[in-house]
Amino acid sequence: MEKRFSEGFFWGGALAANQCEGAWDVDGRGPSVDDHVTGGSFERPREITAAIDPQAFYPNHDGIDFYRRYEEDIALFAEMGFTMLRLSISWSRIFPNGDDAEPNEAGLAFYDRVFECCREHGIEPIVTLSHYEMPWSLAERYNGWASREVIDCFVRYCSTVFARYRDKVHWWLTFNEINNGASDHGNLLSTSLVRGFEGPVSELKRTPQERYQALHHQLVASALAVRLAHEKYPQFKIGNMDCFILSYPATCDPADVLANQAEMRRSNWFCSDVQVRGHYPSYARRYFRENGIELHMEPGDLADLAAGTVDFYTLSYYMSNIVGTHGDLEMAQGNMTFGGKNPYLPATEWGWQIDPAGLRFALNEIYDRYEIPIMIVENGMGARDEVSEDGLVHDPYRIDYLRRHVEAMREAVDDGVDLIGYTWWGPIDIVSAGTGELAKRYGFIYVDKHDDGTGTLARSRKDSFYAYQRIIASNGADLS
Ligand code: BGP
Repeated sequence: MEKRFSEGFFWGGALAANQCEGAWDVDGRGPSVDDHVTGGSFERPREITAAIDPQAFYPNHDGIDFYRRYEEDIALFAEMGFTMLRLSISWSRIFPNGDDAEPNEAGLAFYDRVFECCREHGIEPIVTLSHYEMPWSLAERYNGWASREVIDCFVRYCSTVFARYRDKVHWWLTFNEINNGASDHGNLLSTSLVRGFEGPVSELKRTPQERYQALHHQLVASALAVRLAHEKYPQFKIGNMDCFILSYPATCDPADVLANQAEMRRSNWFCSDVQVRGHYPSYARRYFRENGIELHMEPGDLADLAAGTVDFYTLSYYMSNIVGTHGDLEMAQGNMTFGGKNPYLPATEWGWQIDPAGLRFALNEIYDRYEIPIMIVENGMGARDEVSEDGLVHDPYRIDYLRRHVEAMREAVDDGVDLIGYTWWGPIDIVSAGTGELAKRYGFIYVDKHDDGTGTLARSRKDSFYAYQRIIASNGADLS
């Protein structure tokens, strides 16, 4: 059988409002949690500050100025042949404090223009309702998702944007990488458990009880948003979004295999089991008991989870790790999830292990488990690009990464996986979520902006721009 993607397979790219828009304090927008986080690097963690320090650098404040340059950027995406663009709405552009009496009309109007621009170019928008940000005011007053009150604020925000964009947006995702809320690395961006904390992000520690309670609130909020979409807008398709960090047992020692199974459940399956199946998985009971977690639930929560199951499954996929019990693992890197180094895999300069075959494996595992359509809504490679003497960026490493992952997707499709789309992470260079750097570039489009704040913001096409254009034009067949 020929390995090919379905007709109408979505090809595109993915962005997050806080990492690209900039314009953090214009047209009535309120600050979001990311606006209180300074720039960092591979060696130096970002820091959270309760007040905005005029001496510090906050890279999300300006992003790459997508707010003013979206028309040029979307035209470039169209030139590559995109049929889908994943974007997020900045909650604090719509409700500056999270619970304002009225939404901010200027914020709503901005996204009207962006979605119209997509449609004019024949690009289908897919919108993440919450991509690693919440209004700072909610984070400060309620300690983020620690409080149930935030559920109502989120549902009101969802109902506002669903109603406003019902004819412009048909594809929605609730929370970006919701599963990162389970680990200490998600305390800032996933669950915003930041009240009373200032300092390096790496030191923001919360107990398992706090993390899973916050996650429970998010899972309920997600289910309520899904139910609302299903009840009022039959034209919508609404999905989850998981950060899929595949892990392998370090050895064939059964103890390693069991440890890896536990890690796969904790890190990859727990949230999607709830969001796809509508209930907490059977293994949660023991995990909660052994980790001192007692979830406080309101009557109706379990029914809400059951009534709010998603239509399709989405994931980000960047890397894989290994898990072992012999205490001799060298650690690999990631932005929110960390595991052991795999001697068979190369890694990026930031230590993310490159594993295209793992993508095929992951897609098969996910489809075997859930049997619903799957979309890869993030995949990509952060690298330090150099502008050559000819004024261009030649990025064969990125082209190689892209091709090998598309090839793995093709294999998975031939294996029987119902894969419906692929949006590359950061098709234009943007601010890194993990380190806050501009130097960690994912784009097919280069942005002249640097970590010292300099740069003209001019956009230019890298070699990978043309490689992706060929892949899209051939519906994934031309990997030359
Ligand atoms: C995912 C996030 C994105 C994005 C990407 C790359 O975890 O959903 O927001 O940033 O990773 O990570 P980074 O920017 O840290 O390199």
